[in-house]
Amino acid sequence: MADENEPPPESKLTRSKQRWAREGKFLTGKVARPEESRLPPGQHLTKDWPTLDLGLTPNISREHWRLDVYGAVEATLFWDFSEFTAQPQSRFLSDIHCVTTWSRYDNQWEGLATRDLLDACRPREEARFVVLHCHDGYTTNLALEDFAAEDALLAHSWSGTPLEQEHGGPVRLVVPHLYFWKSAKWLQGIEFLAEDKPGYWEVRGYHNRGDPWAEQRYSSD
Ligand SMILES: Nc1nc2c(c(=O)[nH]1)N[C@H]1C(S)=C(S)[C@@H](COP(=O)(O)O)O[C@H]1N2
Ligand SMILES: [Mo]
Repeated sequence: MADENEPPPESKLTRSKQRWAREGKFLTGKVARPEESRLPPGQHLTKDWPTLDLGLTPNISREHWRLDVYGAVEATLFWDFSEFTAQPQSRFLSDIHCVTTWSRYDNQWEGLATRDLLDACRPREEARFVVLHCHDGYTTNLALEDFAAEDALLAHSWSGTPLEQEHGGPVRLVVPHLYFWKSAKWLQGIEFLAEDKPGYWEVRGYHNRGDPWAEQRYSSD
């Protein structure tokens, strides 16, 4: 007879849960915030959605768009839009915080969670940083942990409609827990690196990480 105190044999789900616990899956790293402190310091709320970029608006159709994932990964990827949308789909609701002091609440995004992308490309042991490459020549860098945040995704839709060209369509990155300059529009390539490589704004005086709650706006902050 089975000993009542003996734990049942580990199911596959239990093992997955243990792995997620080790990796901190589903942990937001965020402390629940009361409504009055939902706005990071120095930010003001806006209802509309400003457009900010280098002034070029690359015109790439879904048909011509490709995503190139390369560098320190076990599996390099080169997806067209239909291969991209054949991946697991996630819907996340999140707030935008732009370094120019506007914030916008409750943006509904749909696309591929960065965690699911990581499952597909499998970063090598040495990979610790990610650089996003965009069709307008823009780049931005992230630590792998920031890229892998549980609410970060490669978004193709906003509020249930295809992401507009001016906001980075066909596909942009969204990393809600950092200032919005990290959320690369018109995404073209994702490069995994062992060493950090500051991007467009990061070499022009912006903070390397950009945490709005710590007001990491400029490299002097
Ligand atoms: N490719 C690309 N992505 C970019 C930028 C850019 O100039 N080019 N600007 C960044 C900045 S500074 C901000 S605040 C947000 C603005 O996104 P939005 O125009 O959708 O509001 O995009 C970020 N991603
Ligand atoms: Mo910005």
